[in-house]
Amino acid sequence: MKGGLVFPDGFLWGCAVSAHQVEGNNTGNQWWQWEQQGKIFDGSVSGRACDHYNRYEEDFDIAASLKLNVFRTSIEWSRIEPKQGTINIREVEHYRNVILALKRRGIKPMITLHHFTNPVWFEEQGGWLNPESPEIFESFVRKIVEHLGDLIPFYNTINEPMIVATMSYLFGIFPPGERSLEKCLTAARNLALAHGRAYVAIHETCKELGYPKPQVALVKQVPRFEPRDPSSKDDVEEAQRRDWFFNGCFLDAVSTGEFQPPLGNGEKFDYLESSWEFIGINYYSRTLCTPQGEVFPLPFTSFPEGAELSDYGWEVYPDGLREVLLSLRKYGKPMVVTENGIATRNDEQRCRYIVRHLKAVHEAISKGADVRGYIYWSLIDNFEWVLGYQMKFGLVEVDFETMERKPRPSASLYREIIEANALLPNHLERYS
Ligand code: GCO
Repeated sequence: MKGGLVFPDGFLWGCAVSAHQVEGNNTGNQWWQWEQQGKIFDGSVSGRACDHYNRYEEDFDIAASLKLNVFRTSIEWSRIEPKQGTINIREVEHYRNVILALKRRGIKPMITLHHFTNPVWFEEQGGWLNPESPEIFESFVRKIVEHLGDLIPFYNTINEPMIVATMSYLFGIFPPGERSLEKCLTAARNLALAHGRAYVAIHETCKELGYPKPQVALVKQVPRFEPRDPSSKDDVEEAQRRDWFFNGCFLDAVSTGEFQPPLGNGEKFDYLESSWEFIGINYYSRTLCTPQGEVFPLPFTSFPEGAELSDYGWEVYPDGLREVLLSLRKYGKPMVVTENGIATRNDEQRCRYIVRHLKAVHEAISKGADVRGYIYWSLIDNFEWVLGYQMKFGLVEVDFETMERKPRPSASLYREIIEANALLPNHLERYS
């Protein structure tokens, strides 16, 4: 097609949500408790969220109208296992119906097994600081695969383990709100081991029960770290230091099975080695780095003067997605962009964001990155963790009083791109 950018045949086009952010009334996890303590910046609580628990058929009709061929969502651990070792069969059936509702519409389910939330009983045992946490998570994963593994082609074991470890234990913004580098690293190690055990459990259980062989990924948020001054040795080293801490040491561990400093001192876990069929990459923005003394500042907090920002205050930086995808080729695995999106009340800005980031994906593919899909965060406006309901990520607007869904113009743009499996010349002219 003249002037357009065509994506590979069979490219996955999707949207993502997570249980706690959209379902409503997830009262059995540590986030629900955290919210009751007034920790959410806009004073809100997840409450009914988008009532997706009851409205998922309506949401999947919208997903089908956008021609999505994959939908990423999570199973809420605290619903399935309200008490340790007790499985709530009614909730298992609920998620079976959710997954079947996607498949009936020709949409492949990509199921995340852990998306930030822990059952209260797990948190009370120390959460991800508990040395037993990997085995406890593995036991939950085995139950899910036993009951639902016949239906799931794509698994994401854990969503953004380094965000969980840093936000919960280093920056203290997520529950339990601790601020300790040592605890952050302990949690990161246990999350890596939990991922590895989940990977083995999924494949073992599917094989035992004769289920189709699924594809399993870790989902890693990969902030792009760049030197504020590329000619400054200190800035270049600071960017490398942060990239290794946030990204490299964890991804290398999943590739080699070994914990290198600061995660560990060369300890090897065979079940962790190459524990992925593909890599899920969540990309939002970059951070410009210069030594600042403290251990690590929050990602996305420094950008060039005058940069275009989202409502979240994150720089819009599509080139970073291309560079991240190219830098992860070294792991030799297919990649899926499992989250990319913008919090904005200006839907024209969302359209520009989508086209510019898809252009960056296409550039990465043209340079040899094996990217198999793009999943937009998010289908619908939802509960944005500590930011509450102020951040509008949805292709579809939600009126949180009436729960009415209203697709934005960006939803039509995304459908056009999916139907063409390409960025069309008019998209590029108008938005890139
Ligand atoms: C994350 C989570 C999502 C967020 C989204 C916007 O990456 O933090 O996966 O739950 O809502 O990324 O911040």
